[in-house]
Amino acid sequence: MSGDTYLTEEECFRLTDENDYSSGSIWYKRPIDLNHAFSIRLSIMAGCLDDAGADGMVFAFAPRANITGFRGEGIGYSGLAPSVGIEIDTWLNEHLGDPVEDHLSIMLNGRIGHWNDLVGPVKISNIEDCERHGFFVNWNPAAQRLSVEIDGVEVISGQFDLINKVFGGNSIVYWGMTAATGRYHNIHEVCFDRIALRNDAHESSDYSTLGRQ
Ligand SMILES: [Ca+2]
Ligand SMILES: [Ca+2]
Repeated sequence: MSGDTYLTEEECFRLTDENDYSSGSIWYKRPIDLNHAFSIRLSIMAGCLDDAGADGMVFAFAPRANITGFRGEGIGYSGLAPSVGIEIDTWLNEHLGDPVEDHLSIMLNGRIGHWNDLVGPVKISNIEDCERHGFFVNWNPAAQRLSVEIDGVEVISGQFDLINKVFGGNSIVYWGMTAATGRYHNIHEVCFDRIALRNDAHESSDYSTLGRQ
């Protein structure tokens, strides 16, 4: 845990409360190998304030755990490099190219201006609805394809050689979720539900519960 993060219940963490200029992150203690296929399955709650809620959350892969980037429009992700970030942005920052709507983007190396996106921004319906939403991050190394599902629907995907072009040939990375507030705020929470590791060669699945690893 980093920043303002604290445990709320088993496997669930609050990254920010409804306080201005807050930030936090939570990183899973064991790294994951990008040479293997996997599906990281989380539940997220991106706050209860729509018009006046900010700033959002970012799922990130990084070579180190327990770090949080810049708060406010940085969403706790800006400045983390090297990294891959999946941004869930709930606040319009015109100078970053944000659309008015809540949106997702796949970002690289902590650079949050949308002109640097690998893919995005993709507009989504309001996610600051006080509800938990399924948030799945899927990686297929054979196709070098990263995809994201919200509530069972694929919202964004990108193809890129993450191991070589982002992490300098290092396939072992940590993953976590960051969040931040600025002049406006929201509650941001994440629950670690499950990680599914897949053996491509045999098309079999090995499921194990995160908390019991
Ligand atoms: Ca924003
Ligand atoms: Ca919204």
